Amino acid sequence: MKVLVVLLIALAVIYCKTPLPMEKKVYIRREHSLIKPYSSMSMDTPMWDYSGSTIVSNNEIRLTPDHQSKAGRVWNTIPLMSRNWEILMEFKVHGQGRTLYGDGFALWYSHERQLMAGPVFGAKNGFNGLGIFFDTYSNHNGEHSHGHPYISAVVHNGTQTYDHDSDGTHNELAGCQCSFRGQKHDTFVSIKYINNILTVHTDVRGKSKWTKCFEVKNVVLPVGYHLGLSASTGDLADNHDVKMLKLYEVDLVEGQTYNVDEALKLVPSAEGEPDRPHVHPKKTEKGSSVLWTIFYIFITLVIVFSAIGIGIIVWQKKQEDRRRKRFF
Ligand SMILES: *[C@@H]1O[C@H](CO)[C@@H](O)[C@H](O)[C@H]1NC(C)=O
Ligand SMILES: [Ca+2]
Repeated sequence: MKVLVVLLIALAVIYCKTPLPMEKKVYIRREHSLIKPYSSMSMDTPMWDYSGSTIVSNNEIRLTPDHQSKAGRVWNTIPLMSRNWEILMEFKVHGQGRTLYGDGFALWYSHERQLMAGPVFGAKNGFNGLGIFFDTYSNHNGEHSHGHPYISAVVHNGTQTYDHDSDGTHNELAGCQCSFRGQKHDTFVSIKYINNILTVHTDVRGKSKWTKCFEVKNVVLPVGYHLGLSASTGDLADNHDVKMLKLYEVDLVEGQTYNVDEALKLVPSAEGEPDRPHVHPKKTEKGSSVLWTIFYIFITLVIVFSAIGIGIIVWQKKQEDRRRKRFF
């Protein structure tokens, strides 16, 4: 019996100590996040600067209203020093237009805080860093055209210019079509930058399920850049609302090193295989974490039932022994 108890305790310890394979150590960084309520935050803390048409209300940051020729921006004042990170953002792009709307918004990790108006979703061209573009309007009918709305990633080192007239398809690193606009339910995006791998997932169908948009390897980004958001409207318009942005610092992965001085000097580049063709079949990511959870529940049940079974056998043996003792 004692052996069994020791075995069970040992199993319990192993079970508790074994992290889920999908699990990473993450820490929220509030100084890089946008969390409700906003009006008090914007007054109390100087962590985000606003410009252009941006209006901050209790529940959202409206980068542009549903009016023509607007552009708004929000930029984090504190440089991001995390080597690995994940952004979880809730947003809403909506408006009066049923078939005509635009132009979209962008999430930035850039060297400069681009608070001046510019042509790339309301921000400057020739930027240094990463741009994730949520494009709702197609102004291009060429051979590279793709469906809209469309999410894409661009990494620039300050020398290239983004060609918005061709929807940036010549610059893009990777992209996917995604119907994030005009949804009744909440729409989310997750952007991970871990060990130089950039991964974008979306959850826009109201089913609390992540769908992989794209993954690009060998994306080099320095630390010390600034997070930002921008949006613009043109002849066509939409409300571009950000409801929440949470930045999580993620632990270094095995074998990854982080030297601050070196990481500060890196030049943004993405030499990795561009994830082409431009239009990707939508792939639903297998819920591997769900599988692991089921696996763990199964193992737990096996252990519990074995323990009960063994307990019953031991108890019966004891009863039998006792009866025998009485008998003799
Ligand atoms: C910036 O990018 C351009 C185009 O990809 C490249 O030719 C250039 O060498 C890069 N500059 C630096 C400093 O890496
Ligand atoms: Ca466009």
